[in-house]
Amino acid sequence: MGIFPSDWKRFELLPLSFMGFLTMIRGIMQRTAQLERKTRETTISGTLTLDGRGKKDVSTGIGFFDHMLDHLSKHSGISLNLHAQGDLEVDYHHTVEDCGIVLGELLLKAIGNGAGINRFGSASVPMEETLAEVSLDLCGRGYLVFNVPVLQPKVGDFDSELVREFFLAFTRSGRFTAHIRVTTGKNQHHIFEAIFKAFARALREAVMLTGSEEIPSTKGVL
Ligand SMILES: [Mn+2]
Repeated sequence: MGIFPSDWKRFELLPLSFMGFLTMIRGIMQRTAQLERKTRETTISGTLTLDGRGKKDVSTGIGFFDHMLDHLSKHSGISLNLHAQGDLEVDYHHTVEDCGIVLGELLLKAIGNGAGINRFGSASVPMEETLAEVSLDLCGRGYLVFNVPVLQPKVGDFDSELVREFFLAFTRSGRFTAHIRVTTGKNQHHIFEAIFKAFARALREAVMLTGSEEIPSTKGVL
């Protein structure tokens, strides 16, 4: 028996830097945002949490859109609570677009100043005959490149053109760049589902904490 206690090895855990400690605390703390948005066209309430659990409670009144948002939450690990009541008697445009706006604002709020995030994310996701590729940059500027075939005007009762409208609203209000493309695909449901899954995987990577406390930009601001 020497001068050190037999469980000396435990003390190896101690030399944790102060910054490392802050990063650990930040990882434990929830990065979350809550929002209510009401216009003459829609009433939307949402909570978004970047906790890696992907728990969801989504109801927009549009079946196919709910299905897509379920994929977004599940495969990004982002917990999402989103309830929308929109003027669906007009069409689905306002509700889909406004959900995009709300999601963007929630994401922006949850990320905060972006310190410690990975910032970039990309994913390639197949779904049978379809291959979707998404690259993201959470850079503070909204920009969308959308190269996705629309082979059918509708999926169920959902207008296919609204998928682009959704991502346009999302990127603008969330102030991030998204390149979304489908290189091969035949089935419209597969095409949209694959891009939502790829988007989710790319987003998971982009919001991930790297362990750094720095804002990932040479400008020092996102
Ligand atoms: Mn499906």
